[in-house]
Amino acid sequence: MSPEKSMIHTMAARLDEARRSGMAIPQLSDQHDGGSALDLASAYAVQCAGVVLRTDHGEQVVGAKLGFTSKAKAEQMGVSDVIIGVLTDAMAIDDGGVLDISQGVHPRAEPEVAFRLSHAVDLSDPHVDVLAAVDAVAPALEVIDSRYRDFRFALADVVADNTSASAFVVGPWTQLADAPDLDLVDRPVELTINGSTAATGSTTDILGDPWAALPAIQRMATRYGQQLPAGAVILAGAATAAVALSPGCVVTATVAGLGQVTLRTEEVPHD
Ligand code: OOG
Ligand code: MG
Repeated sequence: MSPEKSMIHTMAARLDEARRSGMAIPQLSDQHDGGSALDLASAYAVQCAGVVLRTDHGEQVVGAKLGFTSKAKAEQMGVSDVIIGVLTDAMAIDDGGVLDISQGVHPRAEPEVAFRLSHAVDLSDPHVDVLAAVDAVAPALEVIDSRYRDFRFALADVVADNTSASAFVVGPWTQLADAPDLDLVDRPVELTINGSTAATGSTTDILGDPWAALPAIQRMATRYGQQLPAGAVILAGAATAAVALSPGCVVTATVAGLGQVTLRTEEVPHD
């Protein structure tokens, strides 16, 4: 293995260990070899190596997510670029299901819009159009959980950390066959915790129009060699800033016209 490859693998392994142990680590860019900042291409290589660690353990890639598509989120985290991450089956929680919060570092929830792809998309085909593969839209909750101390990071750090992806819940799907030309602009979005409003926003906060997430995903997934398998879930990005979770929360995200999705948090004792 070249020194650079072994460094990338080491970083991916440290992040994976932090994820599995729930113990935060210092930002990678603070202590990258030689003191130079981690560049974006290397950060995506770390993310990819981290996904391989998970698929080597039997997880399957089931989708992709965008991050920092909302100004509120980008400002909350002090970053400016859109980023892409990978969703695996181990991150999926059923609507109304339970997130075991004792597994996390410092999980937060954010309301999102999800798209589903009816078939696998071959990104090596120059004529392919991810948008044309979408067959359904749903309200969604994403649980993000930075593996870095204090939930603080530079852009390359969060990319290496698979864009803080931790878990996701998808609500009822609206089939596009039943709702062709579904307009997703200007729909109020609300996140509640135990019945109280925790954050509000609008779908317009997601790149101006959540549909814009599809060309963005296509561009980023092509650039960074990510897969979009049949049935893939695409998370378009948060419509509000993320809200910290504690045990005993009932969390809902509602997107007007699309419906509601629910997640419960519990602290499950482990030996
Ligand atoms: C990075 C993930 C951002 C979104 O929807 O903007 C993200 C983070 O804030 O930790 O998922
Ligand atoms: Mg998100």
